[in-house]
Amino acid sequence: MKVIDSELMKAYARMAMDGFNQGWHERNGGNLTYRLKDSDVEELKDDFKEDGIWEDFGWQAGHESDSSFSGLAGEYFMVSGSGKYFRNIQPDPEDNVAIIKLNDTGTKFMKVWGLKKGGRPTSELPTHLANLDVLKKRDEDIRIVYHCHPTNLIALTYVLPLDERVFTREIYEMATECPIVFPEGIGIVPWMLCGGKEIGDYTSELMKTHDICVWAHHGTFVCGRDFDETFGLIHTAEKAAEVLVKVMSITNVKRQTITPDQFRELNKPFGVHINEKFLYEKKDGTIGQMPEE
Ligand code: 2HA
Ligand code: ZN
Repeated sequence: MKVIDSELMKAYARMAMDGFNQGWHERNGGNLTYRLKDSDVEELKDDFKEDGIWEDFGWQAGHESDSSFSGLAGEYFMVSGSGKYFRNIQPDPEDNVAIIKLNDTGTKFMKVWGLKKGGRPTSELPTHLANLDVLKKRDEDIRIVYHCHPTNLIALTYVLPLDERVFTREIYEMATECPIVFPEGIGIVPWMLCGGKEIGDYTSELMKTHDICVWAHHGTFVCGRDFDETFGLIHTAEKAAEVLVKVMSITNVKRQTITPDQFRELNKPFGVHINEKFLYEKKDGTIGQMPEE
């Protein structure tokens, strides 16, 4: 099977276009990585060229020598290209996307398909792999990491405290499905240089327990088992963020909202356990207040 004709490529390209149409991928913003299943590799491998060169990952902010993703050794990944525009992925996947393979120690990669006019995988590749390494240990079926620039979540990183409890709680109160979709909340990464090892390590530490992280003043990182779940997660969080931005443009004090006990009512019927650290008591309806220590 040609990669270009596969259901996998179509699903990947559709997600890229969906993200672009949401306004989350200005210029070359964002990146998307999918860890192939054995059955995907089996289906597509006749279209792979495995006689290329092994390349270093090369973190942009130094530390080039210590990138090793041993937990992902020998695996294949579909990744967006560095400097490539998401709006061009669906019209021309072969120029904007690559499939890469890791060597058997997880220290180098080889392009086996795509980026037909040259180029490298996303500058965030080491961050994506660091995340996927951690996520595979958490749940073998998590195979997607998606980075985008959703407007409202980014806006909130300028006005809410960069505190996971407050940020998550304010988002939870904007849409009942949020705590059901991400009961472990939103991890917060303070501003750091993107493409660097520090932000990669910081994010993957949070991804040990979270499905969604916000990079302050930059964007978001989410993971999932398939494209629907991954897109649905960030779509849900960003919708709630949009509601919060609208509420905050009217007032900084809510007249009424969903209470901690009402959130707890969701646990049983929806089979989740909303982390209690987000269900602290508030003094009043003021948006963004810190919990009492
Ligand atoms: O790939 O979004 O964070 C462009 C970016 C880097
Ligand atoms: Zn970005």
